[in-house]
Amino acid sequence: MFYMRRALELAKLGSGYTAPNPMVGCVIVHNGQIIGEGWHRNYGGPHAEVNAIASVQDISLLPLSTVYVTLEPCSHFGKTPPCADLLIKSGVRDVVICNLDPNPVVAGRGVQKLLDAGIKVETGLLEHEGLEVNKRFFTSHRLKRPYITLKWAETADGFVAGPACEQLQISVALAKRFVHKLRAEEQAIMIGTRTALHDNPNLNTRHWTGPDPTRIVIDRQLTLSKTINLFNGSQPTIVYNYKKQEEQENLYFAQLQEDEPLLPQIMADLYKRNIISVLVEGGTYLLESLLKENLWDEAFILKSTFQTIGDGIKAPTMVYGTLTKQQTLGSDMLLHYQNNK
Ligand code: AOF
Ligand code: ZN
Repeated sequence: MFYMRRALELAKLGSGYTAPNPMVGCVIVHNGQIIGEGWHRNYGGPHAEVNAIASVQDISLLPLSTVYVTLEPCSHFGKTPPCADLLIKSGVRDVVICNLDPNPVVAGRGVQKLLDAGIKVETGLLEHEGLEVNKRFFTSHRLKRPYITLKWAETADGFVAGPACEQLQISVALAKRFVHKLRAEEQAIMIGTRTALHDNPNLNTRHWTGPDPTRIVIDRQLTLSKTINLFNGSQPTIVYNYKKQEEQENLYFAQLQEDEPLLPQIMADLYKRNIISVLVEGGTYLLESLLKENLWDEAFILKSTFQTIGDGIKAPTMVYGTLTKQQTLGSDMLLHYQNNK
């Protein structure tokens, strides 16, 4: 258990950099001692097993070693050759796996290859923890849509903006850092037209160290000006609309069908674009629609403990959610909900 726990810790070091691939960690143990460690560091780079084997100094120990890996070793030629073949060639005796790989190009074939080569294979060690680490990867394979996280900030009396959509300075500096950390962990951030217009956000991670996600905005009639912050810089941006399908460098216009439900179309398109997770930051209408249509997985709400405005745009109403965590963040409360449907 200890070694798999360590492998999961290693896997998480890839957070934010591996998507749409999963985070994977690998530990090689000989005679009760760790002789090699590695993790999948970034999308397109070597898999965890390759890095772990490369870190072993005395490879003559491998035939008497056990490999702990958090995901079933792959069996396909992708950006790298199959990890199952590498493990077989290295001569290891035992392989312990946390989760099976739902990717149809692997899905059990990795384990089968190892078994066929006479390696002893154990699966399901710390399975639950592994499913949590790669919740984005597993959810996108299972539901054919990205893992959806909602986030909003509200006043103590439940408003997200003033009566004329004025943005409120609800969140303290600490909360800002927290939001940018959330952004760095997701592959994309989505907002609606009115939020793009009224808040003019950059949707980057300047208050946290991490990659900048793909920006997504819904602009059905293409009314947003090209000069807003959302179209700045080099972050890829997807504009969902009813007017045109077009690609310009890092800017993608994706056309939707007017006579079909909007949000399921967007989620299906994101899945096709290999986006496995999205953070939705507003506005209220978009958040509320996702809540009502049960198109979400978890939600973070920053609630001021003292600010009240008495009138304005009401915060979304939580549906199908179970409060799973509650903590203070400066003068805000951070509420965490999980979808219970
Ligand atoms: C592993 N070890 O560390 C990872 C695996 O495009 P590729 O070649 O990088 O392949 C990506 C797929 O490989 C990914 O969707 C998942 O099924 C598996 N990821 N497998 O054995 C790893 N990251
Ligand atoms: Zn692999």
